[in-house]
Amino acid sequence: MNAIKFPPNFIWGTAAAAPQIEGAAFLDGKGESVWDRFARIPGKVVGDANLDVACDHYHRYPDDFALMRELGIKHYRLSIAWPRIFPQGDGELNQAGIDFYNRLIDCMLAEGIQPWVTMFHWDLPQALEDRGGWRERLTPEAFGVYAETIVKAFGDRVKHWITLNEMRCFTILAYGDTIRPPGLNEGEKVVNQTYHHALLAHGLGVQAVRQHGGENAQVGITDDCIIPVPVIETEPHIKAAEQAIRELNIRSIDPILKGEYTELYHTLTGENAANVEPGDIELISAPTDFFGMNIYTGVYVRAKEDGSPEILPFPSGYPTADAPWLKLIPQAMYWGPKLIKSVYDVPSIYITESGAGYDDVPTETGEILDLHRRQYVRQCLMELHRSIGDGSPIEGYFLWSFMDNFEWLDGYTKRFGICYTDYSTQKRTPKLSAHWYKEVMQQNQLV
Ligand code: PNW
Repeated sequence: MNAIKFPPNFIWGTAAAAPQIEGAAFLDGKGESVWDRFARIPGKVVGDANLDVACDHYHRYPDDFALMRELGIKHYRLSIAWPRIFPQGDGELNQAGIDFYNRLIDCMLAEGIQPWVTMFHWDLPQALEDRGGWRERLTPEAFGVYAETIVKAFGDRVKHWITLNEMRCFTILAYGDTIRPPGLNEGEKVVNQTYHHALLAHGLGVQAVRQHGGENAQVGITDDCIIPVPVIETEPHIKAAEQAIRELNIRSIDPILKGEYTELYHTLTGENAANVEPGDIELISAPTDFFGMNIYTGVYVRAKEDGSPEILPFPSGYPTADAPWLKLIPQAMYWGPKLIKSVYDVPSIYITESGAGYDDVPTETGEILDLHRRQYVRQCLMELHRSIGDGSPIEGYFLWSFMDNFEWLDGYTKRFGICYTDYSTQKRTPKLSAHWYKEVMQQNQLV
């Protein structure tokens, strides 16, 4: 049998985020986040679900880490809740928040699990939103202080840092579209400014790690680039995809990886370009150690007659997970890293999220036979392997998610976990995919 082996030292892990699993939304001094507020507006979240209890990971983390160890999970991407550390976003520190993450990190390490910490996974302190949120420069400035605080507090044990998760989801989808908090519909200029402030926050996060993280600390950002997949893998369509990946993601990644707001950026944004202050670009484009990619899906692209890209609409009936946005396109796992490497020449890439959401239902005997999830993740890993073979510098893969959790607008109705969460008892049950993934991690090859 021709084994599909991954490189030695390849990092295998799972991921989750504080607001989606912790609960204890108002406990021990934690401040309100924009999601705590937004979820309370009737009709915003499916079932009017909120984040108050979620998976109660705040109290159950010792059992969760013990289960991770049993499943052979040695790397775990978590996030820290900014409003637990600074309830108002800036100003007074909440020592109980620091104490909580100290206990949590110590517990992980005792179970042999390495922490990969995201500084910000969308839970902006509501108090900062009330002062303008990402529209205002005070938010990245407050983030800088928060980043410095957590790196100083946990940097003796945390060696891998991710500044921000998915800028698009708290900039354009939050200020330019009404679907995510704060749910505003601002113009292009304001949206570009929120991107710029997010980029600035990233830069300040990198600076915090460089200054206080110790010598072997690593830092990068996690982005959810829109990934164009050439519909025919031939030269003209691949060229079109290279052009498309820049155009589709220019507001978020061009400044970081090219170190400038390029002419192309200005062509696309014109008079709506963000206001930039002297020194910003240097901060934003400071070298990072890796580029994190969350890859669930993509779009198909082909070359027009003149070579430029055409994004193709999906026909009805195109296969999806139980979340309609999640079109099943395993080739995105090949082309995403490959195009980022060829366009931006990044030295190191981690897949910081990948997975699929389904309405899992236990069988009569209580098993969760998530053959759909296992199948999709396996296909994605085949493509990831093909990408590594073709020179993409991919060093690790984090499956989203360790357990079913608060899936944002979908509340608790969409399940992404490899462990099933019974929300009435808080019991976790490893699904079939968890047993399968355990073998993959252990053998460092596809099984
Ligand atoms: C990611 N899209 O979000 C987030 O980082 C996670 O917190 C989330 O639970 C997970 O994916 C599953 O949804 C995304 O519409 C949400 O393309 C939506 C999209 C992409 C990423």
